[in-house]
Amino acid sequence: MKPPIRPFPPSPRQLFSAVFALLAWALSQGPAAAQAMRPNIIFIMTDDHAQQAISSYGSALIETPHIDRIAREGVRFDNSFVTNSICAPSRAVMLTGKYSHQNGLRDNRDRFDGSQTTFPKLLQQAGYHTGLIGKWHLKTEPTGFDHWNVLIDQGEYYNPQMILNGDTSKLIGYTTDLITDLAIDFLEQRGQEQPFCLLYHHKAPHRNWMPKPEILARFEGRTFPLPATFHDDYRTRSAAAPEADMRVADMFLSFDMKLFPGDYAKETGSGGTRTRPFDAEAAWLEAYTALTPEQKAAWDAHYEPVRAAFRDAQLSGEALAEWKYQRYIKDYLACVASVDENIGRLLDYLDRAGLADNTLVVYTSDQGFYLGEHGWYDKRFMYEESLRTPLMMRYPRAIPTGQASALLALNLDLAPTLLDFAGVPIPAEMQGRSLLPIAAGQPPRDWRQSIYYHYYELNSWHSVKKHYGVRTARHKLIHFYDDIDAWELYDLKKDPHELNNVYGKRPYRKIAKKMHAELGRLREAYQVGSE
Ligand code: SGN
Ligand code: CA
Repeated sequence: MKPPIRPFPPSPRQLFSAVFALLAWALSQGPAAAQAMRPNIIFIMTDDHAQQAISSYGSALIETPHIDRIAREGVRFDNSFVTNSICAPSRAVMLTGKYSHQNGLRDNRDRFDGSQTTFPKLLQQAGYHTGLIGKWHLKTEPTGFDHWNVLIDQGEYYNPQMILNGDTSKLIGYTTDLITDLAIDFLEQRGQEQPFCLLYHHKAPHRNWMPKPEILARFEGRTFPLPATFHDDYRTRSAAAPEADMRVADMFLSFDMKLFPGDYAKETGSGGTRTRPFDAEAAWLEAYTALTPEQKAAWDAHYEPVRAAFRDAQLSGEALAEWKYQRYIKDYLACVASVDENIGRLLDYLDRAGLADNTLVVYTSDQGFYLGEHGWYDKRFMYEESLRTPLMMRYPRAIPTGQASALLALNLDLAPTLLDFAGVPIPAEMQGRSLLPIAAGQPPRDWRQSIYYHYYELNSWHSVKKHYGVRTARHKLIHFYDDIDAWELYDLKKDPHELNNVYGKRPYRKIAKKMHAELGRLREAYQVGSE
């Protein structure tokens, strides 16, 4: 007998929860059928992939047809945010469903406590076959996985070292392709009797943006318009924005721009390392030297004319900053293009293997990223480009096609959401909330109206000050603290680029008061204490 699911998209009146109907049907068939109905899960995550570089989110920069397909055949969250915009902390939040101050991993220097409850562990205990492939970056060994094959720390773009259940080996090839090969191997080798949950986590498009040989030139010949805020002078803002060390203008000529000593008289950029030692030329030479002769030949063929033109142009000041932007965005987008192609490969595999219908596919990134907005690259700030992260889900059995939700979603919701789809009880200590009803087309009436954010990594890469804050659909209040004590308030409707800090301005007094109250309420509800 077929499960009683109507063809999608349903009319609004038919929007009773498909999931409940499915569950009721499965239970009526006995426990074995209920077991069989549990979806497989593929949780795809990239590193530093901004919404601005996904066509489904309206990107003017790139077409990402395969990522878009997930949204088109399911749901896209248009207001999806992280609670702490940096890699390891965001990953820890997703695994535990708890804020950084509760899971103990506040910044990239902390180690993840793998003894705590995570969604992969709970799925494993509930009978799922669990796998993790690609970037991990949590310093301690993965726990809760039957199979894990991870990059070491940030990993390499080419010929990466990978740890397979404890043993290290070096693979030859382009990491985005290799991670997909390994993910497909995992799917091919799965047993038939258990549902699976696979964390398929890319390194790309993380710095230093090294594209695959075949598509090094994909965006060559195009001149990308500068973002409207590229020349931001940070007027009206606190000292936090001007003191951050993440300007495209300050990118390294070597490590970021892939030039060699000799192409320039001296390194011009701080590259985000004003407060920490980093030898950019050595790092770039190491990455280049690790290429195979064939890979090197492709890089040389592509980059030699670029280097020659740079030597001739003798750029400085704004012209140099704009040249850096063009190089940066082209390499970044080419890395995204490989991710998109590989996701297409994975989705095709699901089709061929007959797995598309009973597999929940989630796409997200560990945070957003600046693609030149405010003159920046990197993330960390509670401003929109890095606070936002892509989030979309496809599961034909329960998620109607072609939906977009404007409700406020968080990376904190990932763990409860995946457990909910799997029918596994959500532990009370998890602070996120399941997005399943929203995905199924039945948004709860009491959904959250505001989100809480907290970033902790001072005196490290990029010199971004510690801050916490609250965002509602329209306003954002931020407190920068530790070696500074400054508040910022934005009216996102009137000022979507966050150029005009209205904190302390008379017309916004009432709003400021309300936002302070909301911030206090959230901090109490999430048991932040005095941090
Ligand atoms: C590296 C990068 C930084 C980046 C952090 C955190 N430097 O240290 O620019 O902010 O990672 O990134 S680089 O050596 O790659 O240039 S995260 O994705 O781990 O949060
Ligand atoms: Ca990241």
